[in-house]
Amino acid sequence: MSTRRRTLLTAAALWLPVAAFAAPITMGFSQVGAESEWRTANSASIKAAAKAAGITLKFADAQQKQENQVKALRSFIAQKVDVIAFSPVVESGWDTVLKEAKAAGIPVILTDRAVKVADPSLYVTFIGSDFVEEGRKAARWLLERAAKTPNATLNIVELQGTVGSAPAIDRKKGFEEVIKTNPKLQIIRSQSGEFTRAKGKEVMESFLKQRDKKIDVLFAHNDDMAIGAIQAIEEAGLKPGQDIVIISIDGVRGAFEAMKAGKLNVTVECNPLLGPQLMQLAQDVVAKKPVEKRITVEEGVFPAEVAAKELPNRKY
Ligand code: GYE
Repeated sequence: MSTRRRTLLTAAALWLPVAAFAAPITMGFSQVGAESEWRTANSASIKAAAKAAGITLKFADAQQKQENQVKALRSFIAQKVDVIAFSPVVESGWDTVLKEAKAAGIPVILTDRAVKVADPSLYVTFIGSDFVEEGRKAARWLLERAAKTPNATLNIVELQGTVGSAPAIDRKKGFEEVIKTNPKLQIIRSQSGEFTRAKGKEVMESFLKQRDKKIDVLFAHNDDMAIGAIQAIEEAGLKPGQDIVIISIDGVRGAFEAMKAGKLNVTVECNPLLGPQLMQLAQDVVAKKPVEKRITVEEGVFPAEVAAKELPNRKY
């Protein structure tokens, strides 16, 4: 065999398996929006991890609207992506579009938030936090604190997340389940602040204006709403963290700063850095390897006392 021919054959032999293994995966990702610090960190994690894994990412921001997500999913199906991942803004109303993806043979991975569908085979796996447990953790912290003043009644106001979203439904559920065990703890008002600072502030202002009952505690379903509410509380001439005890969820940098300043009492961690695990899952799913149906994330609770020490370690 001529040297040239041998060289060509060797090159082909080397190239072929590489090409077969490295066929790049295209992922269509439909994100909820950019409503919170958590979401910003989550989007950044997904984009960086896709890049690192060599996955071509088609990223669509739904601006907190389900109709935009449905449109994005349909466009991913039309583009014949290898895998669809999305964080569903609300739990219900996904059956039709997920059936379309299934019919097109495109696997779907849920990240961050869950869906309620009649047929669980409409998605392959769901990676995200246990939101019910987060609500319980928030309430357990409050129960312990309440135990120090056993006779006092504590009036709680609640800022809920996006109406119909898994984290709003589940955090409320977990929180209520635990505070029920102490009749001195009462939720006197509860309304959605849509997971944003602006709305959190606005709703807290309206809570503060109703002067029939004293507010002792605020439970906010995320840090951003708590931070918005802190402003409203200060503008009303009260001291957040002292006059009103504030509990929230996520554990973003802004919350640690608020805790350091003594304005927030505790945050329950919800980790947004799902990108690397999601990309690994996508590769496994496309390669038809078996994956767990439900993958949860390990998370902690951070009271204000540890905020200054923990702040430099925070990654989001
Ligand atoms: O807690 C909130 C965000 O789905 C876990 O959405 C997420 C929630 C998060 O807007 O800040």
